[in-house]
Amino acid sequence: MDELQVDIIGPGAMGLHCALALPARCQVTLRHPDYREGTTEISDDTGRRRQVRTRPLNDPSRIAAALVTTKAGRVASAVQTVLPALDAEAEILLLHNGLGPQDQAADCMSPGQRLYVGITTEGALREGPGVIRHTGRGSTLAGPWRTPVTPGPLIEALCQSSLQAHWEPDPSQVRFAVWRKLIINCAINPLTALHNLPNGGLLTDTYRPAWVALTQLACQVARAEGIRIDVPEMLEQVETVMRATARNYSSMQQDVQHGRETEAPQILGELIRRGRQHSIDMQPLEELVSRVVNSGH
Ligand code: KPL
Repeated sequence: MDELQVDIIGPGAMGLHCALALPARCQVTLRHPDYREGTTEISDDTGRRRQVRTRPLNDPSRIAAALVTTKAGRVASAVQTVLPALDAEAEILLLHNGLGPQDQAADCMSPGQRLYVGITTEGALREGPGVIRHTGRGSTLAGPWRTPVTPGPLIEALCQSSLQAHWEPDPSQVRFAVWRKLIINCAINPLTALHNLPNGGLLTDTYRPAWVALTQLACQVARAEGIRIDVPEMLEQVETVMRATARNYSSMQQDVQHGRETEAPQILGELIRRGRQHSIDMQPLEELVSRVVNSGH
């Protein structure tokens, strides 16, 4: 098997989790605006360890394959920054919540370069510098965003990794999966952030009407956008995720608790924007967004 150089842009919990998951034949480099050229060791609570390189985000060394694991709001600028270093046939996989950055990234890449979008339900938490905790085993799907492409060595490595990623060749199925995750995030993330609850905390009768209403609203927007979502099935899916991740805290809850930027604009803001375009009353979601934003201060 050939050696593969993989750059990970956004070395947060998910970025480090991916770095640890990749097969041994991958040489991993973590890129971040504050990093200097060097090496470091990363590890997790299951005993996995790996020596990785570190480089500044704008380092000119060539990039053949990259995973972008920044927050959704940073994806477009991170891709813009590494653009001059991308090989003519580079592969880039985006792994974030929400909608919007996929098109922004696709717009700035060249025709020979391959953009993939990944959706994962894996969970990881940052415990300290270079140290994470693997909080949930989930599934990972990756596929092309706009037009079908032949998967390259990065996808092969991800499928062989401990993430056991699954390749989805059809862009419309990838879009469908992004929407399903978007609806799940819309139902779970803002309520857990606002009420400071783990995901399973929403399973009580107190919160059920709120997440059911959010799921229904998000499904209405999806259907108006031509995504064939089945509402009862989606409600079941949301509840399944809450049960499967009952003790975990959502990414938005963690971001609000730590005073960090959230993915609310790409999850909730994007739903509001698209809902309005279809003349759907998005007021319930607008009110929730402002309460979440204010709860962080
Ligand atoms: O994706 C998630 C997130 O926290 O962002 C869910 C599915 C809600 C799991 O926590």
